[in-house]
Amino acid sequence: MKIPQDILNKVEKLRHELNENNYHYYVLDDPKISDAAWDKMFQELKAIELEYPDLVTPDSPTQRIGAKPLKSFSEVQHEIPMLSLDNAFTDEDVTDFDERVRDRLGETESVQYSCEPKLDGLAVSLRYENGKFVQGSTRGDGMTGENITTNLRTLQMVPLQLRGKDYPAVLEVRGEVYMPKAGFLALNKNAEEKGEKIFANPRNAAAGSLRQLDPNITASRPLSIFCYGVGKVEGKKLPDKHSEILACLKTWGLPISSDTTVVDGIEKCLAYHQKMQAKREKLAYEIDGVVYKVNSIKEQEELGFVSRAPRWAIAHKFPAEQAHTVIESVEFQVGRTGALTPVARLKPVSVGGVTVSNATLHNMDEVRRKQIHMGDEVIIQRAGDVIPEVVSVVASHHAKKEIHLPAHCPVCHSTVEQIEGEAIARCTGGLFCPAQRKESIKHFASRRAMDIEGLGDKLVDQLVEAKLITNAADLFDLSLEQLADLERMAEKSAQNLLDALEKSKKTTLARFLYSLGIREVGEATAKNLAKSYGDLQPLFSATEETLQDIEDIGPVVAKHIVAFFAEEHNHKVIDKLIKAGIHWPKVTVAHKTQALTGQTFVLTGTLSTLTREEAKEKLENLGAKVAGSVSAKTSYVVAGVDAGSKLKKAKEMEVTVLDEDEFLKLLKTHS
Ligand code: 9MJ
Repeated sequence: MKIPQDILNKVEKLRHELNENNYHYYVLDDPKISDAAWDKMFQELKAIELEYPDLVTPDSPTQRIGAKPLKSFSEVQHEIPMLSLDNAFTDEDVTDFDERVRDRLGETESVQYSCEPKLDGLAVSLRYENGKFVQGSTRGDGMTGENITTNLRTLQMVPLQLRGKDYPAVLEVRGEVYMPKAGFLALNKNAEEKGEKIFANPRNAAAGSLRQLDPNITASRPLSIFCYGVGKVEGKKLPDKHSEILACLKTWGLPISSDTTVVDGIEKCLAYHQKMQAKREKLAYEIDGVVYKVNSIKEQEELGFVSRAPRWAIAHKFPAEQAHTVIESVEFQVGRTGALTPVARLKPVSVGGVTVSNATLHNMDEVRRKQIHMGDEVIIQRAGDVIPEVVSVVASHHAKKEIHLPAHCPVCHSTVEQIEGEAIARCTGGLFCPAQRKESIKHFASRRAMDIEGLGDKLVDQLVEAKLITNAADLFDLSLEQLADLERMAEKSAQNLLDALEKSKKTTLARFLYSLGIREVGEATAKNLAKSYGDLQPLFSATEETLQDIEDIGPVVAKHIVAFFAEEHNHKVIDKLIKAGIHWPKVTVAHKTQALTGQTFVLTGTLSTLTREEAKEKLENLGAKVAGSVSAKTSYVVAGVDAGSKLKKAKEMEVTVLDEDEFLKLLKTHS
């Protein structure tokens, strides 16, 4: 059917108007029309598209909602890693940071910083190709995230098409999705009225809303986004200042915080921190601090990053928020390793807008040190995402009651023991204790371990209580009928869980080792173990001595690892898990000494065939260290075009200087 020209014109005009008004509303914070007028145009566009379905394009404003629920999220590899930020808690931490920056840059004068509010939400990456929004993802572990494109499309302030014409062919924008305070309160009020689960804080609400398989649920949640940086950029050179890149993003239609500013020197950063702290309550969204970023991109590149955090930025956190309340009773929770944690049940109190009714007392040493009793009036504090804690006693009442460590586990009634010199008391029930079983299965299923989607804490409790499972391996024997028979479990969710279990079987050795819940073996240690041993079998016979050759493994951790693999029961569970089909790609064992181990390189100037990051990665893969400034420890300085003060210093100190050709030859010889 031929579509009349006036209809084509009308559709184009409506789409343009809707997008421009969104831009004025969300990005410029300067609405031009009323919500009702916007809705009217939207309905008009929808009606035309209904009549002429051929006119519907993916970037039409009508196409944000209505997408079908997904079965699972696919993975997205971040070509440029999504970094997290190091934290500073005191002014001194911040001045130390500035000193490190100036040292590395060889700069004695003040550095220019971009200051930004630190939003407490979920970091995401938005990818635009030729101006069109093609992919949105979560940070995940920084290298691999989840594809949440359909969910991010539902946010009205995420442009489906960038404005103007001068955007790069490929543009990845990094930002934080958050839930404004008002939206969070309304969402929880509504959930409470319906008897549904309420969210502990806006951060959890934002994360929970984005990680929904059904985009229509995400669409119903009051989410918003601020952009604070870029990832991969192709086809255009962006300005050489961070603040100017943010200004570009704004002209292309992306929302930037209006509280972002540029200052010279760290003193002014501290003043910004104070100003934002005073403004915090009035902001429409929660912030847990501010971020300082070296504004020059060239300097950022020179500084580089360590593990997952850039050396050119730091988050300066606000102090924790506190409130007064009363301890009504104390209960003991049993963790994965049997540790008993005293938890205070409080008279509910609002702390920074969040209702708190439980707070941790950590352990009995802390209870004694702070002289805490039941019935006491106490100060509690909540800092960001961590569990609220009791800080101190304000007043003790006559009715006060001592808190005693129970002699028997409150869950399985096994004896509780406390090893001399250790603060932590433990239930001796081991995996006989349902609490320990539940917690170890929850850990096994958690996101950073086997990442079994849909297997939440409540469901694990249910499965253990119904005696359907006693350990992690039993999960893989569950049938559709068994799951569908559980309370609050429909057949569809049961099938989704079976699919998620199947998907989780493809994992990595590091994740698998972490998921076993060996005491003191966190993610980093699990990665080091995987890298050093390459497979599971060799670990079974590892000794305490050989284990201690590995980075970060000391005598205590080594003992726990050996003890874990000495346990017959653990081998049975591992065998069953492998038989169930859990597998991982082969790990190439890291060689202890590599070609350039012990050598320190300094890179300066621009190389024509490699970026500085690529050169650094190649060197590090050969075991070399890459430093920011020339010192007595420097083995080589690699000088590209426009090498400056570092080259001069290298010559003064008689350090060997390599030009690009010599450097490439050296890499080739050792690769
Ligand atoms: C937040 N969360 O507001 C960054 N962030 O920059 C801001 N996070 C960041 N910047 C580099 N404003 C990594 C993370």
